Parts: sequence; structure tokens; C-alpha cells
Amino acid sequence: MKKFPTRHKELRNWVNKMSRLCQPDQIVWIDGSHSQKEILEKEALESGELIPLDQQKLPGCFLHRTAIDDVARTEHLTFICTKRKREAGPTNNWMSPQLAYRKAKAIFKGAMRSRTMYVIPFSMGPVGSPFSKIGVELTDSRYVVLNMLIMARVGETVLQQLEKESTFTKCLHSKAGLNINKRLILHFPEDNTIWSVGSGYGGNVLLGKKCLSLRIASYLARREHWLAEHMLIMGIEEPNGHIEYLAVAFPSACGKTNLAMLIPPEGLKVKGYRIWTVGDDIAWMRVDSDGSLWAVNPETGFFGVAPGTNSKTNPSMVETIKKNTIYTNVLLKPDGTVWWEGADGEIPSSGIDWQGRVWKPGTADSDGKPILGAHPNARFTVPITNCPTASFRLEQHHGVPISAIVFGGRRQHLAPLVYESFNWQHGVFVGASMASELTAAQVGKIGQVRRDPMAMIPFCGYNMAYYFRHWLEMGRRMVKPPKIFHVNWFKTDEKGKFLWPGFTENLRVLEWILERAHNKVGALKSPIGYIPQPSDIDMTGLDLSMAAMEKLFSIDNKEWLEELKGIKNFFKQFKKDLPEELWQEYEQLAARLKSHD
Ligand code: GTP
Ligand code: SPV
Ligand code: MN
Repeated sequence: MKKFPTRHKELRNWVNKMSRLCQPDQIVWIDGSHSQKEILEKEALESGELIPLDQQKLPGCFLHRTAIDDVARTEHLTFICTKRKREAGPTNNWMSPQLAYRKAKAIFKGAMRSRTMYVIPFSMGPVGSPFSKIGVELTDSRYVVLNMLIMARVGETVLQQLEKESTFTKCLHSKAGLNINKRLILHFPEDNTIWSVGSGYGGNVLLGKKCLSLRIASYLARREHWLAEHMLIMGIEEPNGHIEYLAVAFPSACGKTNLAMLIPPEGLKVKGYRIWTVGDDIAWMRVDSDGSLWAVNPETGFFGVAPGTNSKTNPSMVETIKKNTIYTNVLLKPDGTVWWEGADGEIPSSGIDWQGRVWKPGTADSDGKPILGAHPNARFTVPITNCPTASFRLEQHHGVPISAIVFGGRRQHLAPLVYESFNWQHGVFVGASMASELTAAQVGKIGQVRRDPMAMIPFCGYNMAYYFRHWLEMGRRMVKPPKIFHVNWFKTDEKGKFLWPGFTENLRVLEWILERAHNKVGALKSPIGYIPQPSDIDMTGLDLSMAAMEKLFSIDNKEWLEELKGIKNFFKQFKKDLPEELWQEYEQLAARLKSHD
């Protein structure tokens, strides 16, 4: 037995066993210290895993480039490996644990030869909070270690906590050959284990994030009666100092990061609102002793989309990423700073693009498509504490109380700017029947509409029919469940132009949501839910034509009747497992739409 800094037997045995499989040259335990981080940064610069940036202009910042076929989550290579296929359900890729372990072992075998195996003890959620879960990730990537140091609580304090708690998620990662044909992202919820091999891209390899905090956590949450969701958490402070918190689920690259830290628009400034960012991607929520829903963000960093980030769309993030940031797949400018499409300032006259090639603006590939400086899914990793709007309650063990839940998607047509569900059960139906256009955050056909219930289709670690049942059940556990809303910032006109200005202006919609949450304002009843009386959305300082407002709130019965077909087909695949309540809601929506026709 080697000398390890823990008495935790299961952990020691497992590290030994995995190192026999992967055969690293050495094992290094990550202690969370600044000095160890600096050594890793230095080594990563030497090995080329990190590319230096101007430390005067961007202190503590580095650049990283992934392989060109390793730039987004690969959902087709992501599996839920349960003994029975039914447990994974029809929307997940499934593999038997036996086969999955066998296939992956063949790739892991000797994969860390001449490399170091890093052992990263991490806590998702404040160390010791009743919300939190501990994981240990083994990896041969310094990039992963440096990212995990930003995204999670890492090091000795976690090891000490683990000795008290005993259970942890076993997370094994190796870059192996970074070969897409030998890439597997495997989840074994029944073994509390994650194996990821052959990738170096964030969502595939920062195993505390999507793999643990959503896929494994959602599985645990069902058994332990809580919710693990793909949601931002934000606080809206009123001038009297009272703060209301919202939990908002949008699919990948559909606006969570931007909404979570918005700055109130000019026209609403007099109202004195202030936004507090609790999280931008993941919410863990539980019913507390007061019978209401409380949420924590299990992460400590943002892994955000770079393209489109600028002082207009997201001034808080522009401030946030000026220091201690790892940039991935952005353009390197000759002055040692970075750029991406939709960044502030002028388009640089040259640079090195995300693929490491010399880049000039206005160039096109052989198909005539413009060559981008940054990949559309280029990202930055940065500590939340850098953010000027970071909540002062990030470390609170009980999190924040949630006043409203908001679902949303990217829909050019159909869904109005905002609507409210009639009650919890209808709200669960609204979430379960959500759909959105695909973005660059996953490998696949961008723009195609797919059903993405609760923005969790890529992240639910078990059968989604059981997940819907769990949501219905959670409603019954609360004294007064939060109201559930749906928003769509992405409705377009005939020319394909966004009808709603979005970003900062979205606060106008959130204001209505909060008023409704506290029954302070009336609403119009439509077949799909309650919608605002147009005069109830404060439009001070925003010049939007009546025609645009009408389109934003119009509900086209024909389109919705068409949508019903998609919902029905989606629900049908769950067969008898789908909760009867969702079919009831479906029938009631159909009846309301038909009687309005
Ligand atoms: P993940 O990190 O992938 O989970 O995504 P996210 O939901 O945090 O997405 P993010 O906030 O980074 O949004 C990315 C994209 O949405 C960018 O292209 C933004 O420009 C666009 N976006 C965000 N908010 C709005 C909005 O209000 N209106 C419009 N039109 N686009 C928006
Ligand atoms: C997403 O794709 O929803 C992300 C980025 O938040 S990743 O961590 O890569 O999944
Ligand atoms: Mn996400």
C-alpha cells in the first residue's frame, strides 16, 4: 500500500485499483493549496496544455485548445449503465454495466503510462452542508485539475469531511488517446461511479459538473426526495432590501449565464432592483423544515459560453473574466489577449484561431462558410467570487428559498414571451413538454427542435418517466409549492429577427413573474396558461411596437395543435411508465385549444 494522505480505506483501495488499471508513473493528491496550483500551471505551460496570455492585461489567465473533434458534449457517447434498461428509460443511451466496464477497461488499460494520476477530492455544495455530495476524481489531465479547482471545493478539507461521511462518487477520467472512436462517458448510478475516457472537453471530463451534479445526483435525488436540476439561481433584491430567489431551467447555451447576472435596464433603474447571482448552471433543491423549496448551487465557478459575451449583453461577465480565468477554444490575439465572435471592441486584424491556425477576419472555408476565430462553444472557466453580482449566500448550508420556477427554451415560433402554469401539476406538464432548438453546446444538428423536458434531456440519470413522477411527488411534499412559469426570449418575426430585445430587458418579465408569485397582479387566462395583461409588463424606456408585443404574446392555436402531436409522440415512448397525470394535462390542454379554435 502506498503512502496516501487519508485513512479512508475504500478510497485508498480504489485509488490503488484504478492506478493498477491505468498504470500512471506517479500519483499526486490535490490538496487545494495555492502553491500546488502554481506548480500545476507551470507544468501545464511547459507541456503546452496551457498557452500563456499577457499576465499584465489578464492576470492569472490562460488559454487552452481542445482537439478539433472534442469541443462539446458528445451525447451519443454518453451512457447510463444500470442493470435494467428500463431504469435508464427510452431517452438515455443505455449499456449494461458489465459491457460498459469491459469496453472502457480496454481503453483505460495502461492509458496513464508516462503520465501522472491526479487524485482530486471535491465537494459539490458547501463542505459539510446537508445538501452536499463528495466525489473523488482521478485524472491524467492538468487542465481538468485546474478547472476542478475553480468549479468545486477541492482538497484537504474535503478529505477530512469524507472521513466523517464515508460515501463518495468514484470518478475516473483519462484523456487516453483523445480519440473520438475510443471515447465513452459512462455513468453507473447503482455503483455511484463515473468513468470518462477519450475526451478533454469540459462537460465530458469535469466529472463534478454534469456527470455527478446532474446525472448521478438526479438519481440520488429521487431516492432521497430532492431535486438536481439544470437551473440557474438568482436573487432579485427590491429597494426595501427584500430578496426573492428564482430557479430557472433553460437548455444548454440558451441564456442561463446571461440571466443569472443581469444588470437592470436603464428604464427600470428608478425601481432600484439589484440582482444577486447564486449559480448559472445547476441547482440542488430540497424541501426544508418550513415546507418550502430551498436551493444551493453545488458549484463554485462558471463554465460559460464565450461567443456573444460583451459589455452590452453581459457586463457583469465581462468584469468577471478579467482575471484568474481559463479560456478554452477562443482566438489568441497578437498582444497576448483573447477574442471571440461578439466580443467587445474591434475585430482583430489577425490572430491564432481556436484550431491553432493563423486567422484573418473575413476568410471563408471551401464551402464559403466564414472561418471563426473562436469555436461557437468556446468557454471560460472562472470563480464565481470574481463576479460583481455574486450572492453573499453562496456558502450558506441551507441555500436560498425559491419563490418561482421558470422553464424556457429557444423557440422561433409557438411559445409566447411568458406564461404561467395553472398549478404545480400543470407546471410539471409544461416542463415535461418543453422543447428547444439545438445549440453548439452539444455535437449535433444546430437549430433542430428537440423535446428537452426541464432542460434535462441530456442530464437525467434515470428513466425520465420516473423523473416526472418524482417532480409531481415533490409538489405534494411542499406546503406551498412555487408557481411554475415558461419563458421564450427567442421568438422571431417573418424575417427571422428576434422580437424581444432580451438580455437586460428580461428583468421586465421576471418582475411580472414575481408579482404573480405573490398574487399582486391579475392575468389573462389562455388555453396554455395565464399570460400578462400587456399593460402589466413595465415597458418604461423600451421602445417596442404594439405589433411586436402582440406577436410576442400571441398564441396560435393551429401551431399549438401541431405541437400536441410532438408532445404525444414524446410521451408515448415512455409507455405505461408515464404518470397518468401528464396524460390528463395533455387531454385538458387539447380540449382547451379545441374549444378556442
Ligand atoms: P450552458 O452553459 O450551455 O448550460 O448555457 P447557458 O444557458 O448558461 O447559456 P448562455 O447564457 O451562455 O447563453 C448563450 C447564448 O444565448 C448566447 O448566444 C447568447 O447570446 C444567447 N442569449 C442569452 N440570453 C439571451 C436573450 O435574452 N436573448 C437572445 N436573443 N439571446 C440570448
Ligand atoms: C452545457 O452544455 O449545458 C454546459 C456546458 O453547461 S458543459 O459543462 O460542457 O456541459
Ligand atoms: Mn449547462
